[in-house]
Amino acid sequence: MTDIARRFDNNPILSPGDISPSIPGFSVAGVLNPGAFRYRGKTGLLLRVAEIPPKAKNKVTAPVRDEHGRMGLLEHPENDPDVISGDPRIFSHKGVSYLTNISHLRLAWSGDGVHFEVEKEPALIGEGPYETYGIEDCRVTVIGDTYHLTYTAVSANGVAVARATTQDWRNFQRYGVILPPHNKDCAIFSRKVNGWYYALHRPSGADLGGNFIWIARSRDLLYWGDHQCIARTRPGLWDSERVGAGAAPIETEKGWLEIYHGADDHSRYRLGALLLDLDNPAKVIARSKEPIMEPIKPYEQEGFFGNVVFTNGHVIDGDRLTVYYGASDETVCGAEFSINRVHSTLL
Ligand code: MAN
Repeated sequence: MTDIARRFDNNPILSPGDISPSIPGFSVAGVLNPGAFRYRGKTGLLLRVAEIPPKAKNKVTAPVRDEHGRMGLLEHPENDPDVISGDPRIFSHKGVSYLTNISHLRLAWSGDGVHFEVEKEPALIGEGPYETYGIEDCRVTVIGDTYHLTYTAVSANGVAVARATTQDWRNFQRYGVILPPHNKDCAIFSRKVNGWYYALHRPSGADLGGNFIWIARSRDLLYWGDHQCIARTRPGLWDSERVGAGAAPIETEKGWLEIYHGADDHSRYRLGALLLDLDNPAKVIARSKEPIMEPIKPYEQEGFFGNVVFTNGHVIDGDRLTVYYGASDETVCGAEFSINRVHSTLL
C-alpha cells in the first residue's frame, strides 16, 4: 500500500447535483478535474463541467457547438455497424471519434478550501473552430498578478492545448491554440528559469511513440519550442499506458516537484511524482516507482468512468499540498500530502 494521500472527510466535495446545467435540456454528468488557485484570500476552483444531452432511444449522440456557439446534436443508430460504443466518454463512427458529453469551465469559491460555492454560469465555454466539442481540464499558473490558463480544446480538428489569461476572474483574454493536436495536459511553470518560461505537455503518437510527458520553453508564453520528451510510459508498471502532467510544478529546494497521472492498460488512473532539476527542468532527477495515490475509495472506483484519480489543480501552504482531483470522472474531491513525505518516496 503506497497511497500517502490524506483524503478530505467530506469527499466528494462537489457532485453533479451541485451544478446547474448550462444547456437547456442537458444534465450534468460530471464535475471533475479542476484547476486550483488562490485569489483575494479565497480558494478558487476552475471546474470542468461535463454535460450530456437526454438519451435518445437506440442512438448514440455527440453534442457539438458550431463555430457560432449554437448547440447541435450529432446522432447515429446504436446498431449501425460503423458505430463502436461502450466507453461512456466516447464513441466512434467510421473510425472517427466523438465525445458523448461537452464540457465547459466553471468557477467555485471557498473560504476554507473544503466547502465550495459554485457559480451559476460558466466562466469559459468553447468558442470558435477548435473548441466545438468543449473545453476541459484547465491548469492555472499564477505569474505576478496574472493567472495563466492552459486547457484542452476539443473539436473535429483534434485535441489541442489552448491558453487564456485573467487578472480578475471576470475578464478573460483568449490566445487560442498554443500546441496543436494531439496534445493535452499542459502545465506552465510558475517562474522563468534562466530567462525562459517552461511548460510540460503531452503530445500523443498514434502508432510510433505514445502518451509521454514533454517539456517546452518559450520567451513569451505564446510560441513554444525546444521540445524534449522527459517521461515515457513504463511497461509493467502502474503508468504503463499513458502519463500526463498535473498542475504547475512545485518549486522546492530539491527541485521542481511535479504530481502527474499515470494509467495502466486497464485505464486505472493513479498519481505519482517527478522531480526535475531546478536549473534545467528538462532533467529528471527522480520518479515515483510506486504511485502516491490510487483509486481505493468507492467514489474513486465507481462513477461515470471508474477507477480514476486525476489531478490538475493544487494549492500549497508550506509543507502542505492540497490536491483537488477528479474521482471516477464524476466528482471533485480533495486530499492533502506532505511535500516532504512525497520527496521521501522518491529517494
Ligand atoms: C479522452 C478522455 C475524455 C476526454 C477526451 C478529450 O477520451 O480523457 O474524458 O473528454 O479524451 O480530451
